[in-house]
Amino acid sequence: MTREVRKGNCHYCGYLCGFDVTLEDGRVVDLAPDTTRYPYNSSIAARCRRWRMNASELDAPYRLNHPLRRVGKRGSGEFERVSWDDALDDIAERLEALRSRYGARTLASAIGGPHATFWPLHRFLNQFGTPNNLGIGQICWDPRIWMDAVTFGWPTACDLGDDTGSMMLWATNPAESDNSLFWESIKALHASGTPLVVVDCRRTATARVADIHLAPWPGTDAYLALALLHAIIEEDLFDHDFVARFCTGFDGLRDHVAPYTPERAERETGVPAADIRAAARVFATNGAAMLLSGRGIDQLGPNTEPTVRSLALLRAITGNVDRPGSCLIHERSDFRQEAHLERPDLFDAEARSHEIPSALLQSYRGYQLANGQTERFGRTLPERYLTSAHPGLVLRAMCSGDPYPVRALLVMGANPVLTYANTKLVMDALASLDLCVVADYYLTPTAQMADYVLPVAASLERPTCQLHGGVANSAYGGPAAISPLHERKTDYDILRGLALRLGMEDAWPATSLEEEYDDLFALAGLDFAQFAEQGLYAPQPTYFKHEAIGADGQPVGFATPSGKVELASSLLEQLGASPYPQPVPAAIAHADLPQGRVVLITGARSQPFWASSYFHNQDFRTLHPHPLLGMAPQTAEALGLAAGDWVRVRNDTGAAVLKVKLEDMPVGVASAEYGWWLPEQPAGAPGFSGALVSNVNMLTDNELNSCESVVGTWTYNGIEAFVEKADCPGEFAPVQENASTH
Ligand SMILES: Nc1nc2c(c(=O)[nH]1)N[C@H]1C(S)=C(S)[C@@H](COP(=O)(O)OP(=O)(O)OC[C@H]3O[C@@H](n4cnc5c(=O)[nH]c(N)nc54)[C@H](O)[C@@H]3O)O[C@H]1N2
Ligand SMILES: Nc1nc2c(c(=O)[nH]1)N[C@H]1C(S)=C(S)[C@@H](COP(=O)(O)OP(=O)(O)OC[C@H]3O[C@@H](n4cnc5c(=O)[nH]c(N)nc54)[C@H](O)[C@@H]3O)O[C@H]1N2
Ligand code: SF4
Ligand SMILES: [Mo]
Repeated sequence: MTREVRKGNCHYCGYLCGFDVTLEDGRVVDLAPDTTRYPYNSSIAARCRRWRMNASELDAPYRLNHPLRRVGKRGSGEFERVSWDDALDDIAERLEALRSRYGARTLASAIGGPHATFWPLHRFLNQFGTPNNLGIGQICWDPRIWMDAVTFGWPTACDLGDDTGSMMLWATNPAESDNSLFWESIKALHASGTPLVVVDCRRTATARVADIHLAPWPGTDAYLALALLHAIIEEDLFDHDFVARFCTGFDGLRDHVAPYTPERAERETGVPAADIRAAARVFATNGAAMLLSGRGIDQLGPNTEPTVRSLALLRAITGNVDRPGSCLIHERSDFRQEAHLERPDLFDAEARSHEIPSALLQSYRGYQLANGQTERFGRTLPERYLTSAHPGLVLRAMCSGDPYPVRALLVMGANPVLTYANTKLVMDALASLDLCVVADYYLTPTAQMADYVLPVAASLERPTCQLHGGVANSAYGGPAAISPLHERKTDYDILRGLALRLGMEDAWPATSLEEEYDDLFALAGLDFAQFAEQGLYAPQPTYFKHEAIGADGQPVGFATPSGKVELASSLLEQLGASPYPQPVPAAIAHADLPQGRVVLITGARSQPFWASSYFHNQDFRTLHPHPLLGMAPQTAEALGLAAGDWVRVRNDTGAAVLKVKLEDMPVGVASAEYGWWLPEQPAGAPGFSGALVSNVNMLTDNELNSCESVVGTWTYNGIEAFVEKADCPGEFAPVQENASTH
């Protein structure tokens, strides 16, 4: 028997923790957190419920091991095992036939959250020639990247450390969504006296730690952010020197925020004006201030852009830009940028002309305008994420053929039936396709609608390298501990296999992901094995880079058209949008909720699940057996409900059945979990493993008219819904009823 210990990495959340993996005769027999590699921290290992899944999921009975081809009707859930050659030959042949009939734009892709390596897919799409990559960018990440880019010329990252004088967390709950170092650091800094302000509709575990918790009515955050700007300017707490030297548009901003008083914000948001002023003082008078925002405001439809942009302005007027302990503007990366790995040079003007227009900035034109500036600093914005197509339009094009036929879909690292808006639309679109290919670890409800389901190599079975879309000069990851088990392949190998069959080999000279990574790090003087040994490439950043003196004897400033931080955005103005943030009144104000109606926020993160993932894990299901709908006790009382009651939540789009949990949040708001499906239930029609029972995206929509016009953001938070008592769904009957409302 041979016994050896190898390095490998976890993929069950974004931290990609390192492991020492013990193998006997090549089989994994044990694993332990690697204490030598980033991001090891004893508290992570102690608190994380998922890390043992690296061993238990490797050969779990529900993992996909072989390519599958549909045999029954689409959506019947019946598949047969086929060889990789049969699967990839047939997919390539059908793609080629569809391309010659309808053009390359007939192929769409769908991706999800930050768990997979998406640049190989983007390279494939660029080369194939289609603009129709769908994702979740418009409601996760893109609003922040875009608003930072138009304001500062580049995305910012929070810089937490000894220099941090105050912290503000806005619509993010790292106590549940971030199992790791960031939240530990927040708590440690807070314990040592650094004040913390939390803005969240709910009194979350994060909010409970805060010194000041502001709880706005959903969707009204822009009024709150503008009131903070108002208070800071009115009380003369802004950074005069930074504003004078490095910002444009301050006088206009002062006029713009004049009517947005804390008193007006109190009327719109329900947050007391005195609390808003107190939060403004904490933020503006304690030295470097770190401000991080999250998903809560990335998913507010028309109010996302004005809110996220107002937060960029808050950083700007207080001089919290590239200052230690506040936020960092990354340098260009020393290694090859993700945008280059995607090979945008292969995506020609003709192919680009097939973009289905959806938003002003999230478009090729918006990208070109913004990236033209950043290129002056040698940095390239991630193109495919920032130009991703609008799911509301492309899914409808699949159903209707308008504006042109979209007949094929490649799903990679996503489960749109659970996570995209408007589940019925997603199901109709999937049902209408000529070719649907899903690459996943499991036979998800989305995979149940596919023609081919391709088994993907996961944790420990593949090398890992997180590049953050190329916006940071840092990377982390590690090597594969073992080769893929059974017949699983990496996403990279699947795409390369298809590319070779489609005569596209010229863009795929490397033969493996490791080789690509060798090439990636060559610029930084490393190969992948050297990188993997450390698990982290993160040179010490430099700060105040805008102050460096350029060839013309002036400070180099920022990568915006004016070279300054643009309080009035010339890019937004050029695109026909407002240069200053313009809030939109919340669709449903807190004053006018009739009996039975609530304002729904969705998807608040909780451990141990992640989006639609890990519902196979029986320990997790025992811990958290039912999909929950949180609401304040007064709301429950007004609706005639008690904790533990099953309810149907419905609106004109659809309905979901959830179980009432009492939580601290404004009266009239309800918070629905998302992602729920029941893998133990039968696959295929009609139930799709329980994916249509408690799926809150049955109630959401992304119809373009209801979306915000700059980034194209749709609404997951602040949706009208009615709540009525319901029976426990049959799907949940076998699960023991126990103390389940945690
Ligand atoms: N109502 C509502 N909807 C939401 C949200 C919300 O808050 N409310 N949140 C939105 C947000 S922010 C996000 S990011 C999305 C998340 O949406 P998704 O990313 O669609 O959700 P996941 O459950 O993470 O699904 C990922 C799927 O990819 C598979 N997978 C994981 N890693 C890989 C890989 O490396 N390769 C391949 N091929 N497959 C892999 C997993 O097994 C899983 O089935 O949901 C969005 N939808
Ligand atoms: N356990 C777990 N962790 C995850 C994920 C997961 O599914 N499960 N998903 C990952 C992904 S894809 C993402 S994008 C990140 C997201 O990470 P976060 O951004 O931290 O997401 P949440 O923890 O849901 O925190 C968002 C908060 O916004 C609040 N909120 C909702 N609407 C509003 C509003 O209108 N105004 C204000 N002020 N607050 C509002 C909610 O109450 C919630 O507490 O988490 C990642 N981590
Ligand atoms: S789930 Fe996240 S925190 Fe836990 S071990 Fe894996 S990467 Fe680390
Ligand atoms: Mo996300």
